[in-house]
This record gives sequence, C-alpha cells and structure tokens, in this order.
Amino acid sequence: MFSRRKFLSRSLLSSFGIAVGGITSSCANTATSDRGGESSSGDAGFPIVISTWDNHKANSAAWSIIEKNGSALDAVEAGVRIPEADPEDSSVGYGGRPDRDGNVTLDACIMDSEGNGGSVCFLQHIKHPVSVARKVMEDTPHVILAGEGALKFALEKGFKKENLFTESSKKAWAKWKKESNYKPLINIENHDTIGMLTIDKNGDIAGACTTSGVAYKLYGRVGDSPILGAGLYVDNEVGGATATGLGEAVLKTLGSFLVVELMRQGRSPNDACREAVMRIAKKQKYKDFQVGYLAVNKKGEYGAYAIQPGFEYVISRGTENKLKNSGSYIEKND
Ligand code: SD4
Repeated sequence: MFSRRKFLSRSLLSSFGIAVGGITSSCANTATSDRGGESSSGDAGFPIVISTWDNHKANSAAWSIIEKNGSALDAVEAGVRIPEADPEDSSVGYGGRPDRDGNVTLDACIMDSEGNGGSVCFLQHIKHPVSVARKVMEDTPHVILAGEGALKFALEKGFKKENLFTESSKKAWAKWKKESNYKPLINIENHDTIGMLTIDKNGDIAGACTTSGVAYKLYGRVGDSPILGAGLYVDNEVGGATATGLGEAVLKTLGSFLVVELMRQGRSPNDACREAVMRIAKKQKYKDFQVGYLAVNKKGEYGAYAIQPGFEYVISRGTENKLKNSGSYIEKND
C-alpha cells in the first residue's frame, strides 16, 4: 500500500512549495506511475476499473472478472474485498484501526447499474462489509443496516464472526492512547479507504466504497463511505463518483452525488471533482484535512481532484495498472 507517512510528508512539503516529485510508491514495481501533472483526466474507453489510492491488487481482482465478461457489480465487489481482507491495510476491514475504545467498526456500500444500493455502517466483527452491503441491496427492501442489526443480518446470511483487531493495530492503538490526542479534523495520514468504480464490457457501471473510517473516532461514528451520494454514487446513465478523506466534509456537501450531477450537466469527470472540492473549500477549514474525489463517466473518461496534494488513484483497462496523481486545490492556490 501507499505509505501514509509519505503522503503526510509529501503533503506538508508540497504545501511549503518544496518539490517532491522523486518520492515513489512502494508499489511502483507493479503499477506504472504517472506523476508530475497538476491535474489529471483520462481518455475515453471501457471496460475500466478505477480505485482510490494504490489499490492495484484490488483492481487486478476486479479486472479478472471483467475480462471474463463478468458484470461491473461482481467485479467491484471482488475488487474491494482484497483490501478488506488485508491486515496490512489499516483503513479497511481486517486490520482497520479501531475507534478510541478499541472497537473496529466498519462502513461500506455498493451500487449497481440499475440504481440499486446497499449499505452497512457501524458493523463489527465481519471481514467483508461490502458483501453484507450487497446482501442488504439484493435480499432486503432496505438500503442501510447499522450496528447490531447489520451484524445480526450478516450472521443470518452465513457470514462468520471474526476478530478484526490485529496485533499491529493493537500496538498502534496502545501508542495512540498514551496521548489520546484526537483531533476532530483528521490527520491526513488516516487514509487508504477504497472507493472503486467499474464499467464492464456492456458499458454498465457499478461502484463500492469500504472503510474502517477515521482512526480513533468516537464510538458510534459513521462517515461518508456507507452513505449513497456521499462516499459513493452511481447513475448508469451518467457515471459514478467516490470519495476518500474526511467523511464529515464529504457528508456536508454530498460530494459524490454532486460530482455525478455535474457530469450530467456536461462537466468532465476531472472538472466535476474539482468543483466538488471547491464547494468544501468555500465553506470549511479545508487546510487541516484531505478529501479526494474520483469519477468516471459513461464513456469511460475518468478524473480526480483533491484538497491536498498526494491523492493517488489507480486505473486499469487491461492487466496493467496505472497509478496516477490527482490535481489538488492547495497546490494551486496556496
Ligand atoms: C471516513 N472517508 O470514514 C472515510 C475515511 C477515508 O481514507 O476515506 N479514509 O471518513
């Protein structure tokens, strides 16, 4: 995974105007890096898989379904299950950082190309919240299940109750507890949430977003990631968008819905993401936190934009994954 420490230092250095183009991701061997551009936008074409951060293994899993004529929905679920099961990914699923009291609580949602959505929030003990979210979408008349109810539903559906709190996560929590210095505006290190958008060979779009949320949050806190329109939105007539970063900022602007609506009005994915970032910057104290948006339209054009420099995403239109750097508001204006 892309190192959050590098992300932090790069963000800080960049905001002081120091060139940092030489920093490379630890995954550079497996993903082609494309850095240096201030803004990013992608040419048209599908099928396509696109994810926040350097989630190249997730993209490969999604791609292997799409290339066999699988659906965008199956691909997106299989893709995001990779970081959910990865104990090294401290922002998603198993190994995700806990809240202040040591509870790992997960948020996830999924949307298909028919306009359906399913979501779970504040879910504990289940390694694959995205698959529970899909069951909510397909097997219930509801959209969101939360907490105990979501867990009960998952167990009824045959999911296994597991301990998601890894030894390394416990160590990090113990260290954090010494000072218990929680800033409500999250530290920009706390990112790696996966938001993924896929377009299959038929041109149908699906999306998923899954996270353990911000580290050391209050017990019961739910972020943007499981909320349709905030952490994720898909409209098969237009495109899809997903968000990463401080969920509170995304929730207050319903960012992913906004990005899709802007694309409906003719904006490119890149422009739509930039506008959604500007909405946050206009009213919120944006200098202290990160939000990144990623979008794809019906033609398979993609784009991304963030508040802080350092937001990367990975795009696949074949077995090769390409790592890209989004443009950012702070780089341009501060
Ligand atoms: C949240 N948006 O819970 C998530 C956190 C995140 O990368 O994206 N981290 O607020």
